[in-house]
Amino acid sequence: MATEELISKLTSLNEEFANALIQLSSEQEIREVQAKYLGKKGMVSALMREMGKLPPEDKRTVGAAFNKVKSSIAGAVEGRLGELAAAAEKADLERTVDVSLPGRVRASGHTHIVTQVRDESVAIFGELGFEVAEGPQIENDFHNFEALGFAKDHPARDEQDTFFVDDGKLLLRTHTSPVQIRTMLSEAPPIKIVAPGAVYRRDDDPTHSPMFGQIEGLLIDENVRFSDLKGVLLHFVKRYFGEDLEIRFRPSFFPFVEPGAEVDMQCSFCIDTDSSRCRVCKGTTWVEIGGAGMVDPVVLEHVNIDTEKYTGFAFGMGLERMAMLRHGVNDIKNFYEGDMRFLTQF
Ligand code: FA5
Repeated sequence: MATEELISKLTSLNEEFANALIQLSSEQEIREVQAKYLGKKGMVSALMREMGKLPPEDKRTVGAAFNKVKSSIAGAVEGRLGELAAAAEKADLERTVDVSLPGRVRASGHTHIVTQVRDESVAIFGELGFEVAEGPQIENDFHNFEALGFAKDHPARDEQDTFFVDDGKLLLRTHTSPVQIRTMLSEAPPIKIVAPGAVYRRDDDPTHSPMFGQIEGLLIDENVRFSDLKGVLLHFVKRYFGEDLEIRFRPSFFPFVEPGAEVDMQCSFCIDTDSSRCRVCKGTTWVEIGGAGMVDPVVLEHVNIDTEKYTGFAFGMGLERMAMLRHGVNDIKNFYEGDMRFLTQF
């Protein structure tokens, strides 16, 4: 056989093999056909034997052509086997999984509504430059009462009805105001902080819970006035509850501020409607959100701040109270009963 004829036969064999391969759909068939072409008694091997008869100068070219065909056949076999394996896997999956079914949606968790109130409040005060300060929930008498001006027999200590621990040596903080003391003892003015966190009291009714959250604010600097306090709280209420709401201050007593006030905001629920039957403000059109005032110079003296140079204001608001007002919740227990039908609304 002449060299050209041999190469041409070889090329045809390769094409023939490729055509045959497409028709095959099992590994066994493929291996059989592969042996028919490449095996010792196969068609390619038979052609190879012809090579011995060729002129020596052609042997190198023809040898290279054989190698090319052999590796082309081997590659095509591997490719086809891969295709068949993928198709089998897909068919297998389709047998066991109905891919036309809609996917299962996993319920995604989210932060608790009171945490949301805390984070949003912190962000709003953050815009005004207040930084977050923290203190322990288990406090001592000094930080929770004494340094804040509650005398040993002060009636306010009873009012707050404290949970004591460790035989009365420690207590669960009854408000976030001890963080004021801790901050003023560790930092020099100017001070501008908010302190959110859990506090505890022996309270239990639809608007009072034994554990609840407060956010405290404290600003100490030169020339701080009551109007600054009013401006900050008004800004907060408008940002958090709504632009059209006003606040008012009612004179009140807290041992650590002078003057002191209770802060009310206009009831966001009945502002545009008949207030007389409003379940949130009980027809009064105002709701209390916290206490506030100018830091009493006696407190500043307890923490060695120069009262000639510095003045300051402080405020403390209830986080659940804020959530109740914003969302029209009328029983504080809803926040802590863990009923997902309630909690997932927020
Ligand atoms: C205080 O706790 C003062 N420390 C606030 C303060 C800070 C005044 C700085 C002046 C300067 P009061 O006891 O009023 O104040 O509580 C503040 C707010 O906490 C209340 O307006 C109310 O929103 C909330 N609150 C009080 N008791 C409870 C309770 N048991 N459950 C839920 N919220 C409560």
